[in-house]
Amino acid sequence: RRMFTNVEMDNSTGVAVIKMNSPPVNSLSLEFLTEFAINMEKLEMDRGCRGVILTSSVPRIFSAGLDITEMYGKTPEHCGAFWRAVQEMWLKLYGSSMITIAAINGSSPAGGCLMAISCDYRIMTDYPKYSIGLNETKLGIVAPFWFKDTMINCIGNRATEHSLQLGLQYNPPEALKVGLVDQLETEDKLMTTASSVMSQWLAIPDHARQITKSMMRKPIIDQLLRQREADVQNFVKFITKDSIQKSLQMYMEMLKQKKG
Ligand code: CO8
Repeated sequence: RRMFTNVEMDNSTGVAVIKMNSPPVNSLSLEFLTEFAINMEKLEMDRGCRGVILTSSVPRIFSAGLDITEMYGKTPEHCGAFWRAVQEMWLKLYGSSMITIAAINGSSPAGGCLMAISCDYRIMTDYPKYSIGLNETKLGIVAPFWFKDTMINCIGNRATEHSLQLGLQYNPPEALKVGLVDQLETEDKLMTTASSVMSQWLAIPDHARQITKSMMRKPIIDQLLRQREADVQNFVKFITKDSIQKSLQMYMEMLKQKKG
């Protein structure tokens, strides 16, 4: 069976590193998301694991976001199963009681950005060509309320409104300025900086930090849990529309042409 992520647990520090490893772009397929959620669940159950650093082993790319081919030309049943896996990934990551740090070593559009902003802290490689943001409107699709609320909790209401309507992608200095990332670092020092930030967070008693984290995040999580199936149905109804399928097709063609 193919592995999409690589998990390395350091028992001396209680910190796991999850490296996304699904070339060419770490797109989040149904299988990728399922494996990711299982990994998070295992780490959550492991009492020795207190923190997770999320990064990529694909050069220049953190994650290209949701795998567009999972939403194009698929049956409503498939789209529904896919969306449940997207929800599960977010519930596990945003709701994690562990310390989560994103070491963003490449571009991180849409679902990739969601993963990053679901962590507790973000450090991004200061390379001008990398970008991060929720660009859904550019594909003619709409980020659901829990993507929006995750972003609001990170950068505030006004910046989110601006960012989401225009589908903005920020380069590292812009991302730092708007608060989408907390810190920039050179490529070679990214992981050591992530580890030293992790040490600062590990110095706080877990129970106090966990209750505080939950207090901040529980309202949005509960909102999705209350209407999880309706959120799936909304997605399926939206994504299977002819006009939306057409937008996705055009976007995929644009991605391919840009290469040639
Ligand atoms: N899904 C599937 N395939 C992808 C994706 C993706 N998200 N991104 C790239 N690919 C494919 C490309 O088509 C290309 O395929 P091929 O080799 O067959 O032509 C291959 O991966 C490599 O891509 P690039 O040549 O573009 O690689 P670059 O290194 O030049 O660029 C980028 C990498 C920056 C990641 C670029 O590929 C990119 O911008 N990708 C699109 C990212 C994007 O817009 N993702 C949005 C996905 S939607 C989402 O995550 C949230 C949806 C919320 C749901 C809304 C409810 C309705």
